[in-house]
Amino acid sequence: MCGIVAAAAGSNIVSVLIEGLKKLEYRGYDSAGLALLAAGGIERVRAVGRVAELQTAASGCSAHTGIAHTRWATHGAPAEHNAHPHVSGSIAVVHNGIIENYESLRTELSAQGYVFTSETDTESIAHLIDATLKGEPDLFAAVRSVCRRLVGAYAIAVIDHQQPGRIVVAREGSPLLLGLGEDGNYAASDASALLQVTRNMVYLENGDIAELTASQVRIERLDGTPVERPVHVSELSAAAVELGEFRHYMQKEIFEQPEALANTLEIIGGAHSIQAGIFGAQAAQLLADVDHILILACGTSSHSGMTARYWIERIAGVACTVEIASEYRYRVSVPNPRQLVVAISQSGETADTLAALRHAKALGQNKTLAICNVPESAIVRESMLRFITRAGPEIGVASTKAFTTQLAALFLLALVVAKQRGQLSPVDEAAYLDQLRHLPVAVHKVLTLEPEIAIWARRFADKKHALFLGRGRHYPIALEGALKLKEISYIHAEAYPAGELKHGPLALVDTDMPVISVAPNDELLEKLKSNLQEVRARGGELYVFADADSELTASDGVHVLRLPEHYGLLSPILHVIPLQLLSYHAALVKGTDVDKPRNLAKSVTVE
Ligand code: HGA
Repeated sequence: MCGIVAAAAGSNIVSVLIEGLKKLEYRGYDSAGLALLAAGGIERVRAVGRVAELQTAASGCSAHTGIAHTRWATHGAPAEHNAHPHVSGSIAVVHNGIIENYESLRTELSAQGYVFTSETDTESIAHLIDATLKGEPDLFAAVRSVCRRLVGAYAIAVIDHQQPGRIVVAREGSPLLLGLGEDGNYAASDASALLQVTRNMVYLENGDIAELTASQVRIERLDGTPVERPVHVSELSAAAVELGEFRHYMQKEIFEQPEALANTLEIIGGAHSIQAGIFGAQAAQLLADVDHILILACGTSSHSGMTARYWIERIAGVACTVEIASEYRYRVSVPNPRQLVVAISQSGETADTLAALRHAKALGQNKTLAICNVPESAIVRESMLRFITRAGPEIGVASTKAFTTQLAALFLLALVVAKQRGQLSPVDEAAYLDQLRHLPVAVHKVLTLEPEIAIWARRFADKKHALFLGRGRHYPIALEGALKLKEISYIHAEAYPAGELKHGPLALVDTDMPVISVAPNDELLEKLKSNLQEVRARGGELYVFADADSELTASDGVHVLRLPEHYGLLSPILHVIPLQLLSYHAALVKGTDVDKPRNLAKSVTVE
């Protein structure tokens, strides 16, 4: 995702901008640029590729005021002419987000004689500010009136060489914070970029506009009302890879899920409509004639793919197949050049998934999409489209936050494909996007169940085997629950679609076999209840994760925990969380090495 850094200070700020961009590299980007208020006007440097290349290109530059950007293309290919900052007249602007009304703005500004040199939505903002400055010469007032005309999501930073020493920033939907320093004032997409100069951070709210100079900061609402925002002293350090208050990385990462999801979903901002561009600049064109989706993945990532299959077929009406990458790569299959091949991997380096992706391409299937947590990884580099989940570093071998953020990304894919095919009504689109935005809060509520889940874990930690049951889109969640338990507690666990029980596995059920069931109030709940009766009739002890609406009650041998909300199609994202906690606490009771389970590695870069 794009990253913004801006600085107005008493000394040269070029190294602050560059170091800030380096700290934002984890967000993923394809090009970078900066604009400085230099003696003769705006000095702009842009480069496709790494920030290190921008650093080389900008060596020797010096200025006290400037803005900088890492771009992750949504509108227009990753190319120097599309890289930010965009310049118009005396101003330069950097932007994070998507301007939904950019086409009408472009038409209007072209009619006024503005010549567009990029394909970005951002360039409309630059020209609109320049046009507005002709009637309203104050930069702050001009940017405010431009913001009132923008539809969509944005964080912007603007400089004007006619008004030296000033930076105007504004946000709606995309993140932006201010850093208050000794020698100057700063703005950035996240605090990590500014820790080099200050720990005093002011988080802007949607609809805020602010002006920074080396010595002052003022914040107003877009309607002109002055506001004060509290100063937070950031405690961020190398915290992303430190345990902090947690006993294990796995526990920390389970509890980071609300934030990881919020970061991953930042791309949709406050918008009521979704753009194919979130999967890359060529997405709309490439997805246009897709007639099938093939998902390739291993382990936990294959479970996110299996869940997505239910979403993709139901919401988008496109057939979807999920294949274990290590099987696909050696199987004689029938190629389909019109199918979208989706490779899912936390690290983006999983050897089997990478090989399966290469195999798919060698068969002439070039519509490829990577869903990964590491932007610079091989799978991302070798795919035409990509969605970078923003789970942050995942240290625990048993994947948790990478899984739920993959699910969020895959749900977005289902929406985009549905929209491309005219299968998504604007009402449903807005409702799904609202549900996604609420997801971090819903996950947070589920995490409050930890103490009760820990009690359950103690009850079956001495068991040798466990069965997990689910139906429909919760069957892959049952699979993921069983995998988590195997991985870290070494209890043998299997998952079945509950309807399959009487076709074999019911023979295993006795008083020693705990049966864990994912039972939200979905369209299959009544069927699932009958399957649970079959277990109970054979003496199996049931641990049921229901939700607020499921009509299931605890009784002898039937334990029921209710998740706080029923969450419709997105319910798998909530229901995996208690299963993660269950396996974590079972492993604690057993005393296993939670973060580094025996025989397993984090990034599986060998076959
Ligand atoms: N739409 C702008 C900025 C993209 C962005 O914010 N990505 O995270 C562009 O395509 O340049």
